[in-house]
Amino acid sequence: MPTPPPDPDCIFCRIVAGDIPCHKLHKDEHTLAFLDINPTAPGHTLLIPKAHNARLDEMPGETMAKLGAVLPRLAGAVAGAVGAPGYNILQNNGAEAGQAVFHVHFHIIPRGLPGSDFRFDWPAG
Ligand code: D5M
Repeated sequence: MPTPPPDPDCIFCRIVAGDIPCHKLHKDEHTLAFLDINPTAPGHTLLIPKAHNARLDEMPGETMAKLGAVLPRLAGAVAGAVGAPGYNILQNNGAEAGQAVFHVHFHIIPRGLPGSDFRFDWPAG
């Protein structure tokens, strides 16, 4: 399957291109991870594929494999870096599900930090 072209209107494609700065935590040929600009907890991180796909069900499985190769270690490293005993992995698809940026991304949200601001509960909604 051909790699989808970047979307010039997509903020995450512009971060991948280096047009918009980010606080980068991880980069490889296919994926990028950076701190969320509007964190729910200290260390709140986003892991994205470099290729543009608006939502998970439109993304090739091969891209998911690249993300999956990174996510476990990255999640552990993020939680460890902020001293969080737990974390959530969150992935929204569709405005109805809370998706605001239409480029696939996985939230890594450290949990259990004393005094940190939990602005969502689980289950969501
Ligand atoms: O989450 C989209 C997330 O993307 C939301 O938590 C803010 C974050 N965001 C938006 N713009 C930026 C930039 N420029 N840098 C870092 N993080 C950003 P969703 O699941 O779509 O609701």
